[in-house]
Amino acid sequence: MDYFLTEDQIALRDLVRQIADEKVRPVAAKYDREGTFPWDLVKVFAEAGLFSSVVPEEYGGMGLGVLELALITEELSKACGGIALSVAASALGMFPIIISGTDEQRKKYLPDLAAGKKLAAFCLTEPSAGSDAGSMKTRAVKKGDEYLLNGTKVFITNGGVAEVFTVIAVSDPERGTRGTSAFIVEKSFPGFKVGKEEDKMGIRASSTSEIIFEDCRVPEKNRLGREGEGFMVAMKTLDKSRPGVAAQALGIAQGAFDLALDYAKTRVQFGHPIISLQAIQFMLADMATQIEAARALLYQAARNVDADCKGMGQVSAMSKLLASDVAMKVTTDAVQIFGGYGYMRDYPVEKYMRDAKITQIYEGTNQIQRLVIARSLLHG
Ligand code: COS
Repeated sequence: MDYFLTEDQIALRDLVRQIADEKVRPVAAKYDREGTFPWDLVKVFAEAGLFSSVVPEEYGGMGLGVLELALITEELSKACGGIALSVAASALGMFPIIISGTDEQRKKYLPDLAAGKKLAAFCLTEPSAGSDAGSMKTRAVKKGDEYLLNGTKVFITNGGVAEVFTVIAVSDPERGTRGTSAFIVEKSFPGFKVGKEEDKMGIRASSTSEIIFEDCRVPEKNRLGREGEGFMVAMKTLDKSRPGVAAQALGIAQGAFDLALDYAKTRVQFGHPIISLQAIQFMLADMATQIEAARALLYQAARNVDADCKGMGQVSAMSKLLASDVAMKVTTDAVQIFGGYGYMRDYPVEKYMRDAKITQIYEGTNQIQRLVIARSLLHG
């Protein structure tokens, strides 16, 4: 399908496709097996400018949008959904600074993040505040010209490797979500600790960690926006970042589909390649259709987010919901087409199925996406 991308967007997509094929694909299985973070590839991505796409030009970025970030994430995820996340999760960590940062905050933090010299991470989730993000407990208490942060954030993507963290904490417990504030926290701040590194089913090349604040001292000038705006900053961030999860899911689905199609053309049973069987043809036809539907919605949602259209939170949630459900279905069917071989780690396709699952869960479970969409329908 023609998605009417501009020449620049096609050039960016093709560049990332080449990097994914030449640099990521050959090492995807190794990083998955070892569960280690791909620092060597972060260097490659940084040299290609991939961390800078959504950063405004005046702060060292390419000044592009969510659509270009989606193209980057989709191409990298075709080769490895876990490795792709180093770029997408850093963008997630940067969004609060791009959305709500002052000129001074942006000047201080964005150039190094755009250059990939440092990685960012976004800290919202807590042990007892997952889908119900508003029930977070991490406290931010003002003392002079600093805040003291205390609490624990969990499942933080890039947690063990980032140096700049955007953190949402409770500054006024009496005011519910209106009593939360957002902060930029550096790894070097006193009282900041990286806790347990998670051992995951999929996206094993990405770092997922606990982040602990023990009287962590954060200068007042590192607060993002006004006191009380933290939850709103988080929600606006998720509106921008959810198409990135959709792009990751789409890339994973496309990667698994490409493998299944090739396999179906070469695997001979009953005297013919299995693609000659209608049972396999119909599966492939459904997979291809679902992938194009997910891509069409994602690109249009990303364009809506970039244009700051009314209702963009709703289409952003829709793109994540559809693409991640498609990724789970397509990767499961890809394993089915490979049969017994698909279940074995010697073949690459089972990894896509493991990597797909998280896209239905993080940056809001698909049940939360439905809630966001339904509330938008209810309230017009
Ligand atoms: N943009 C701006 N403001 C928003 C917003 C958005 N997209 N969505 C909500 N808000 C505002 C609301 O307008 C409301 O403001 P007021 O108090 O001024 O009226 C405030 O935020 C609270 O919103 P709401 O009442 O909808 O909050 P709830 O506690 O009911 O929860 C959900 C909202 C469930 C949508 C939220 O908790 C959520 O997104 N949960 C999932 C979290 C998630 O995705 N976690 C993944 C980890 S981060 S990688």
